[in-house]
Amino acid sequence: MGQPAYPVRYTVVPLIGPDGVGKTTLLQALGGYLQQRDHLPAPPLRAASGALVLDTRGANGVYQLVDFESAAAQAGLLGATPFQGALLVVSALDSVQEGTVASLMAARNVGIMRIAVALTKCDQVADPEMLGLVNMEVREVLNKYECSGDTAPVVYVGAGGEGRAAERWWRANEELVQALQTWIP
Ligand SMILES: Nc1nc2c(ncn2[C@@H]2O[C@H](COP(=O)(O)OP(=O)(O)O)[C@@H](O)[C@H]2O)c(=O)[nH]1
Ligand SMILES: [Mg+2]
Repeated sequence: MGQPAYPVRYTVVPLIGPDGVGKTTLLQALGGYLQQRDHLPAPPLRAASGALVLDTRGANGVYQLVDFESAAAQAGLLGATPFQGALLVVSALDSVQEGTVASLMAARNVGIMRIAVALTKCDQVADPEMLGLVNMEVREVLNKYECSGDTAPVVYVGAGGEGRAAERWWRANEELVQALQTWIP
């Protein structure tokens, strides 16, 4: 097969959002999914100076998802690096928190406009109306910071706990990969 004759396009996408919303769990679940989907010997995850990094290759090149160890590390890097987009992680149990707004503002301050959303812990929310409400709150806050809240993808994720292998949550991994590749240029 050899190397491609053209340079591979890299798009770095930080996972943003406060501690505890499920960023690391999400990336690990995605790693497990990609390992199975692409028949890899191990999940495409690696640790890199305080961050967990996942590479996934699609039609638009490689998308590199970066999960920082802490909200503090996240804030430090967000201010120093230009990113085209970000994946905002919101827990469906907590909806939009102060830390969510802080992450969003930090992203906007460095010119990030394209923000996709992963709504985690959806496996813990039995009431679909509640999920709809959280979805609305997320879109509202995106609009407030001019991040296309009406059209941004919001993917429902259930990455932890017992139901992790359930088909719905397994499919969410693919949805998320597709959402990133179409929403973040
Ligand atoms: N049930 C369930 N638990 C989750 C999910 N995502 C994260 N968690 C739990 O939430 C806690 C915080 O998750 P973590 O990934 O460490 O959050 P982070 O600080 O944003 O990286 C852990 O106890 C996870 O097991 C999810 O989708 N479903
Ligand atoms: Mg973490």
